[in-house]
This record gives sequence, structure tokens and C-alpha cells, in this order.
Amino acid sequence: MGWPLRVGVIGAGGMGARHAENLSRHVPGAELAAVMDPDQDRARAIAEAAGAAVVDDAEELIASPTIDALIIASPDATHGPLARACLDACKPVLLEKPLAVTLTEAAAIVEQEAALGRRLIQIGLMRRYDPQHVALAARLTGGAVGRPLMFRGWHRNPPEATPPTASEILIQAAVHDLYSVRWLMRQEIMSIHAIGTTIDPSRTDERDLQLLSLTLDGGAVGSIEVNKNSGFGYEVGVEVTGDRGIISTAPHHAPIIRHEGLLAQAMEADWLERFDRAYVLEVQTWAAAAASGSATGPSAWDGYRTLAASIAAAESLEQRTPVDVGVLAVPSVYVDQP
Ligand code: ISE
Repeated sequence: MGWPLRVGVIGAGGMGARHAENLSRHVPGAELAAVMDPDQDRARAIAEAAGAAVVDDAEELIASPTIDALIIASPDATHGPLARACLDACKPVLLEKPLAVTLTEAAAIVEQEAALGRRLIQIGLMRRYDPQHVALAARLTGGAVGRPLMFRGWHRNPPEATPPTASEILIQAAVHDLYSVRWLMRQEIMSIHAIGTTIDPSRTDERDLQLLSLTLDGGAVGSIEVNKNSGFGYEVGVEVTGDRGIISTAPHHAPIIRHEGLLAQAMEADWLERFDRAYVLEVQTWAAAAASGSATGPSAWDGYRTLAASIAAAESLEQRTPVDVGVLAVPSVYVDQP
């Protein structure tokens, strides 16, 4: 493979556009070679600035001999089939979460990659590259608060034009927090109890405010609050209680102002703003591994485990009882993964 790395981007929405821009501006050895989106105008808007081609068939783009690696940010339901096409073509891919939309499909991807004996898939669980999360992980591993016993995560989003359903909230948003639990606590999630309520009174069916209680396999516990209708801005944070202290991420990027009896700090508007640095580091790390024909960071296995946890949470929400996260045994290709 090597440099220059010729990259095809599939999906030209907000996330595809951000990855394409970061690739062009922040990865000197990479070349944005082609963009695919059913909406050709949207694809053209990204492609033109980089002199990339606009194509209309995702599978053809993946198989093309002029493309070395892929970035996939298309609708969730297409992730599974496109990930499998990348594995068929033996091409590295940065695949937005979720890995797939069903556990059967996710397991098939994991098995296909494990059979290749090397990783090609990196999942877009980008908290892994957020400087705040990374600093917290380093202090935690260094023993700053002793033995980690309890995780607390909060994830608050302003309302979206098309509000997601209760289970989409789990698969698209809570999946990040479920990943943070596994990564930071270094334990697997064994069972989940999800409860929820509704902020938007016109949508009584969609619990846009959810609370997950987690049991981990090393004896720790956790909770995650997901608010998909915050009405005030975007906010993601993590706190870990150990047997010798508590460590948490700092709130926001902006300075804190004390004025006329108020203590104030501007909030980020959305995830693109809050995680701007993480997205750059993510694509740089991905491209470096892809140029050597492999993958690093959040893996298909992480995608599988976090999907299993999200689906268990959705079942728990429906059944009003804790649900076990049933999973496969970890294939050897993912043991001690970087
Ligand atoms: C979105 O897809 C993301 O990935 C964001 O990180 C998350 O905060 C948001 O809730 C999701 O919809």
C-alpha cells in the first residue's frame, strides 16, 4: 500500500464532509481520490475542492484498483454490507459507527475479519482520540484514583431536525459512551438496565432522556445519561470513581467567566465542534495504519461489543428489566489489539 494513500469517501453528509476535509488538510500523504453519494451535488461539493472524482456506485468504488482505502460515513443500514465489501477487497476502512444494525451482521463481519488474520476495520468511535478522554485514560492507567470501581457518563445533544427513535438513540449515540466504559474501565459490560422518559411532549413514544445502569465483569458498575433533547447545547463527560479518588473530564473548551453573580462557560454547539481535534487525530492515525495495510484504534470487535450492549439496552427499555449482553468469545485477532 504505502503513500500516497488514495482514499475513497462513501457518504457526503456532515460526517463524510468532515472526514474528507480533515484528510485533505491534515494528512499530507493522503489523497482524496473519489467521493460517492446518491446525492451527486452533495458529493460534488466535497470532491471539487480536492480535485476528486464523483462516482455513483459504492461497491465499484471499493473494488477499484485506483483506491487504496475507504472512509464510510453513509446511512447506518449500509455499514454492514460496505464493511464486508472492504474486507472482500482487502482494503483498510474507517467505518462510522455502528458497525452494523443487527448483531448477526456484526458477528459475520467480525468472523470475516478474524479469518483474514489481520485488522482492516477501524470504527469511528472517536472518543478514543479526544485529548480530554486520552488524558483521563492515561491518569487512570497510571493509578491516579486507584482501582476503578464506578463509571459515570453524560451525553447531552441539542434536538435534531429528525428526532431519532429510542433505539436509534442507543445505537447511534449511547454507543460512544458504552465504548468509553469498556475502554476506560478495561472491563466488559455484562448486563444493562435502561429506563427512560420523554422531554418532547409531542413524542410520548420516544424516550429522548435515558438512563442506563451497567454491571461490568470485573465487579465495577456504571451509569450513562443520554439526553437527545438538551435544548441548551452539546455536552459529553466522563467520571470514574476509584478506591482512592475520582477523576473526571473538564467540562468545555471555552474560558470560564465570573460576571454579575454568574459563573459562565460557553458550550459547544454539537459533536463536530466538541470533538474537532479528536476527528483530526482519528483520521491521521487511521491513515498511517491504512498506508501500512492495517488498522488500529477501535476495532470491529469494539463495534460488535458496543452494538450488543446498545441492543441489550433497547431490549431492557422495552422489557423494563435488566438484560444480559450476550456475546461471542473474542477472536484472537482482537486480543491485545492496539
Ligand atoms: C452522532 O452520530 C455522534 O456520533 C455524536 O458523537 C453523538 O453525540 C450524537 O448523539 C450522534 O447522533
